Amino acid sequence: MRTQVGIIGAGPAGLMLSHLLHLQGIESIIIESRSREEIEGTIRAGVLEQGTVDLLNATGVGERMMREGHVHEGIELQFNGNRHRIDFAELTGGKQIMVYPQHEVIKDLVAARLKANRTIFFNVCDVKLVNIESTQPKIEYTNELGESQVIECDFIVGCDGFHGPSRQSIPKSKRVEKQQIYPFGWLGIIAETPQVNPELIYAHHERGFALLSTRTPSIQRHYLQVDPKDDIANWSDDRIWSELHARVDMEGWTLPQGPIIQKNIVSMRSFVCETMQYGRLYLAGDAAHIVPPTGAKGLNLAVADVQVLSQGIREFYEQGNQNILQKYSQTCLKRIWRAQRFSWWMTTILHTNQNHSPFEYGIQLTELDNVTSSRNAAANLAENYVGLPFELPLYKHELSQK
Ligand code: RFL
Ligand code: PHB
Repeated sequence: MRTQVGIIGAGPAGLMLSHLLHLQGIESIIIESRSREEIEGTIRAGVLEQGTVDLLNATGVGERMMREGHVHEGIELQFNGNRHRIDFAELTGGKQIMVYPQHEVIKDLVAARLKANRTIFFNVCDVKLVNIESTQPKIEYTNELGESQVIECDFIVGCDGFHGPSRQSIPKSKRVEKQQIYPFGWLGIIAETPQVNPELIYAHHERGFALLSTRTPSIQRHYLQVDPKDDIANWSDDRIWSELHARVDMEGWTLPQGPIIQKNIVSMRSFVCETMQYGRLYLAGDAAHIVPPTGAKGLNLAVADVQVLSQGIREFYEQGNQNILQKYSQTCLKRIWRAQRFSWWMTTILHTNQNHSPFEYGIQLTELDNVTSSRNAAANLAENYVGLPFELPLYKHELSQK
């Protein structure tokens, strides 16, 4: 098989890239190791930045999001038994966020791709990247029938998440990787309860952090800080609810409770691979960087990466130059490090830990007091949470779908 761009991974990065390329008349093939049902059913992110929402709308895949998603104009920070609202719209000149689940974005992008009669090969394995230093790289893999396949292309884009093979194909000596692993994990639940609050609540508590989020008026998404090595089998539904009550209930307010329909534990890390390009291989999304979920940035960063990359690839085919492509890592890393700082900061001020000294605990509370009492500090949080503007303006073909 031959195509212009071979994409590994059908997560938000890979699907959005193929969509943007398609709008610019550039061919791509996506290969994905899981099934369509699995990628469309995996519960992950919930918060979309203003720029992500704008891009989905501008490129014709935002219709269901606008109908079924929920616009939030702020968040609540809870500490010392009180809630404090951070008003994004007021602090950022009208910017907002959208709560719309990642797997719904995935469904919308898969539907757009299939409607355009473009290919996604699911259930592939044994993926190998070959000749990435040449101008004709290849992807070798085994398809779902067990047959060996080869995709010859001009570019390979590794959108295969943190554990995929793309990043590992860059020689170790050429990779600069920086990371921090946190002693915190998140136990996430999906529960059938009425909506808790019109906006998300980030709660600091001496027993640990809790986050109250939402999916629909009758389905809620909540998280509890736990030991990342803990086993979900240790957490009965009763234990989860009693821990959530202990961390978020306030005088005169009790968290609504209901059946838990899904629960799991994820660990947290910050990671940046500063080499986002090697030869004709480009990395995008979680393949190149991971943020702890406290800042709600991972999916949004993935979309921002491919927004830059799609324009670099267009410039290559239309104008025969690589000006944007040559600066791809540099352009993306500026935003990535800003998101890393914000996610690290949100994580550090909100999670508690028995190893914290009373001094560190005092500083956390003072950070929270500062951000809820100083307009400048609140504006900084708001500006980062709603997301920084894209580095490059949208190209006219991207806008033509409006
Ligand atoms: P993904 O989504 O991991 O997709 C990678 C895809 O590649 C496939 N793959 C392969 N395919 C072919 N061959 C191979 N050898 C392959 N190996 C892997 C995988 O099956 C998969 O389909 O990466 P991508 O596209 O870069 O997207 C990143 C986002 O998924 C991630 O950053 C977010 O989920 C992070 N995140 C959040 N981000 C936000 O912007 N807002 C949020 O509110 C938010 N909340 C969260 C989150 C992540 C969480 N977890 C589970 C860590 C909340 C949580 C709890
Ligand atoms: C979610 O709704 O899944 C969610 C919300 C905010 C975060 C992370 C996840 O910071």
